[in-house]
Amino acid sequence: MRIRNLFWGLVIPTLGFAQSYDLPNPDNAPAPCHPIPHERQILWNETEFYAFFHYGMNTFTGLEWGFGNEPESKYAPLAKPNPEQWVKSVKAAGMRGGIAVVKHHDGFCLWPTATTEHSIKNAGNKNGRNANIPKLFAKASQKHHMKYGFYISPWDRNSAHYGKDTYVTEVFLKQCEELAKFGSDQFEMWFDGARGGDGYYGGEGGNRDIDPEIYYDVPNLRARVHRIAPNCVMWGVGGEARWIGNESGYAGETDWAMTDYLSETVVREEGDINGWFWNPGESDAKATDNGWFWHRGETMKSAERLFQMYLETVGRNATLILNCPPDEYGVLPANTVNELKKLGKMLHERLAVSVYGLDEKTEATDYAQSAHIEVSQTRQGGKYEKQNLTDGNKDTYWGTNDGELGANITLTWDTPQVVRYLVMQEPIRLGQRIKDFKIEYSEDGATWTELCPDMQTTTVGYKRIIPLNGSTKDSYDQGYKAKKMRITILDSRACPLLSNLQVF
Ligand code: FUL
Repeated sequence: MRIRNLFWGLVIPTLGFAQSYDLPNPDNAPAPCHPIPHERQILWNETEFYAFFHYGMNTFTGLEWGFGNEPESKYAPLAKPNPEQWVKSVKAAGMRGGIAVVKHHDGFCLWPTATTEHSIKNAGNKNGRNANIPKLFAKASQKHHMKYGFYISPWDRNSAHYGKDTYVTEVFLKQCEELAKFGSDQFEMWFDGARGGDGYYGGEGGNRDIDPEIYYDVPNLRARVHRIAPNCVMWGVGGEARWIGNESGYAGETDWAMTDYLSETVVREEGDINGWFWNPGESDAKATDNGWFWHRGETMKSAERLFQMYLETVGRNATLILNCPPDEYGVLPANTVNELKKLGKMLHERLAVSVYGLDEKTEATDYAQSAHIEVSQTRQGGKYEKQNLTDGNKDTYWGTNDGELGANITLTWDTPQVVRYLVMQEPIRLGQRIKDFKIEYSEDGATWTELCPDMQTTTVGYKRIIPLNGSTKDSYDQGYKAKKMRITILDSRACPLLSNLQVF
C-alpha cells in the first residue's frame, strides 16, 4: 500500500509538470524572439524624433566645455528664458519631445538645487535667478503634449566631491532625484559619457577620472529614478539606450536594437544580432553648424540636410535627438525657428508625419491604403491577417507560421502610382526579427526591377524608412511609376511579423 502511494506520489506531480509545458495558446500567438524591450523602452522608441537644448553657463562664456570655475554671475540672460518658445518651435518641426541640458560638465545647475551654490540661485541677474529651467521646461512640455527629460552631466568640473564616493551619494544621485521630481512622466534622462580630466574641483584642481561602470552605482541610480519617474529611460551611463557612435546624425543601415554589453566595445552604429541585451540606438546631432551651445553668428543646417538625417536615424531603427541651442535671450533664434518649420513641412508632405498646425490636405498620400495586397502566407490563428499591415494600429500585425522565415508581400494599384519611400515596422514587443529583405517594382505589372540594390536592406526593427532610389541625400526625386511593388523577406531570426506598411 505504502509503495503504491509512493508511486502515485511521484507520478501525479510529474504529469502536472509535463502539462505545464502545454500552455494554451488559442490565438497561436508567436513566441517572442529574445531579447525584448521593457515597456518604457517601447514608449521611448515611439518618441522617434526629439530636440536637444544645450543652454547654460556656456551660452554666456562662449565655451563648449566650461572649466567649472566660471563665476555664477556670468549667467545673466538678456531676457527671461522662455522654454515654452523652445517647445513650440520644435513641435512645428514634427518633433515629439525634447531634452533640456540643465547641468553640463561645468557643473552650473539651472535649478536652485540643494546640493551646491553653483546654480541659478546666484545668477548675475533676475532673468537668470527667476527662471527655474527644468520646472518651466517640464510645464511647457506638458502643456503642449510633448515628452520631456533632462541632461545631467555626471562629470562635474566644479564639484570638490567629483571622483570621490561623496560625489555619487551627496551630489549626483541627489541631483537626479531632484530632477525626477520635476515630473513623473519624463521619458529620458541623458547621462553623458564624458567623465574625466582636469577641472576646478572646488579649487583643488588637478586631473580626476572614474570608471563609469562602477562609480555611478547604476542599479541604485536606475531604481531611485524609476521609483519617481517609472517611464524614464536612462540613456548612456544608465544602460537603457545606447549612443549611436557618432554625432553626425546617422545610424548603420543595418541596425539591431540589441548589444552584448553596455561597455564602450559595443558595435554602436549597427548593434549586434546576437546581443542578449535590449539597448536601442539614439543619434545625437546638431541642427546648427558650430558647437552644441549657441555661439554668436550661429548658422543653421538646411531643412533638406536635416531631412536626410531623419531618414538616416529614425528611418534606420534609431531615434534622433536634434540639438537646437537657445541664445543669450533664452530663446531659439529666428533662423532656427524658420528652418525647423520648413523641416516640419517636408516631413508632413513627404512622409505624412503629423505636424502641429499643418492640415491633412498637404499630408503625403499613403498609397498602401489604396493597394490590393497579397501575401505569400498568413499565420494561422485568425489574428494575423494582411489588413493589420495598413490598419494604423501598432498593436496588430501580420505574420507567417512558425518555421517560415521568408515571405513576400505584393501591392498592386489599379492605376500606377509614383512612389518614393517605403516604411515598415516590426512589433518590437516580440523582439527584432527580420534580417534580410528586398524591394522590387513593376511599371507594367509583369517585368520586375529591384530597387535600391546597393542599400543594406537587412534590419527593420521599430521603424525602417527606405528611400526607394537608394539615396538618403536626394531621396525626393521624380520617383518610380509603379503598377506593382513587391517586398520579399528573405530571412528572419524567427517567423517575420510586421505591424505597419506604408508607401509614399
Ligand atoms: C558630449 C559632451 O561632451 C558635449 O559637450 C555635448 O553635451 C554632447 C551631446 O555630448 O559628450
